Amino acid sequence: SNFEDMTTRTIDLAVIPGDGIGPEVIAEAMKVMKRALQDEQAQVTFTEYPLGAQHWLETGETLTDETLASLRGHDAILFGAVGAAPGDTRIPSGLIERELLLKLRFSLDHYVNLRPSKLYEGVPSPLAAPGDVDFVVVREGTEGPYVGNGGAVRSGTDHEIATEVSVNTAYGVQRVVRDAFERASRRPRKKVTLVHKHNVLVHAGHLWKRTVEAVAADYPGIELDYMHVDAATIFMVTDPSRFDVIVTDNLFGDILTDLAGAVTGGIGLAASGNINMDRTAPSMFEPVHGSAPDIAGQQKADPTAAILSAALLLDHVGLPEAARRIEEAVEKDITSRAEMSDVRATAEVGDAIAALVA
Ligand code: GGG
Repeated sequence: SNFEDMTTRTIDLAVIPGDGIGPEVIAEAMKVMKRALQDEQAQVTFTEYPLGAQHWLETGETLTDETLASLRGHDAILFGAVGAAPGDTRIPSGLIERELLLKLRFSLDHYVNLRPSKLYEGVPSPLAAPGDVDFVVVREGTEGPYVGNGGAVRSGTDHEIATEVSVNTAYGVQRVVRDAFERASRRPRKKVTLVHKHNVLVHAGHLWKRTVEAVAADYPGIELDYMHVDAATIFMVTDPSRFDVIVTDNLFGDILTDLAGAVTGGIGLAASGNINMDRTAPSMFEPVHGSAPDIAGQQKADPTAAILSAALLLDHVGLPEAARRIEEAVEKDITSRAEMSDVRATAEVGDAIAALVA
């Protein structure tokens, strides 16, 4: 009816399933999302974009200006995984990662790379002291050594010189640091830990340290901590309950979040958001894992990371209740896994989580 049309909100999503296991896990994320929105005054539409290594092989295109412009028109992007199969020499190394994934993150100004880590009950973990592991890493997403500022001279000779310059701007650092404090202020622990290496990387390190101290002055209720990145890798394994919100640069964040994923149940559970908090372009949500071509098409992949990424997406587009219900369903499903002897297919995990979305 017209009345329903007026009150039902439609979330218009772009979906990039990608390569390998991407399409399998994204199908489950879409299933769970639709189920979660049934009880909300919201519905979701999906527009699929066939991008990735396979698409490049078929068309020679990574991400055209037209496709990028079209993606900008959506409320958010749900992304699976992209990558060439190992040994596929037809695809230049790093092409898809740089020309598709990094291009999306940079073009859409995804300056907050959000990676939550939680050790759910029943998940086996190699942690020295599991404690209460529930932290988020706010990784800067548009700067650092990932911007491609560098080059090589005397290439291929014994005297080759290669540089990869880490770019850190006052503007870029302050906006991600502010986001970390905002997130900490909404969490019970209310603690921000800056992770860097300012004893050695003095130029960038001091910009980060000064920025964090300046922003902290606006958030008197938040505890501030600092850790060198090497120490942070130790504490992530020996005492991760120290962490609440970690803010760090692009490279340190990339490495630390893989470690965090490994100690909290593996890459099959690790979700992420590439977020433009100014909302000048759509944000993009994706499992941390890659395309795993060795198990593609076999229904062996765990869709949980993709499903948790969908929950982050719903939270970002203003449906926190639906997001919370998905997270709770995932938590219940994960807890029940300890009692399971059989290995479930990708779609069975998606069905189980969809059924648990109360
Ligand atoms: N969802 C993250 C993603 O797709 N990352 C790209 C990547 O890691 N590609 C390499 C691969 O698929 O193995």
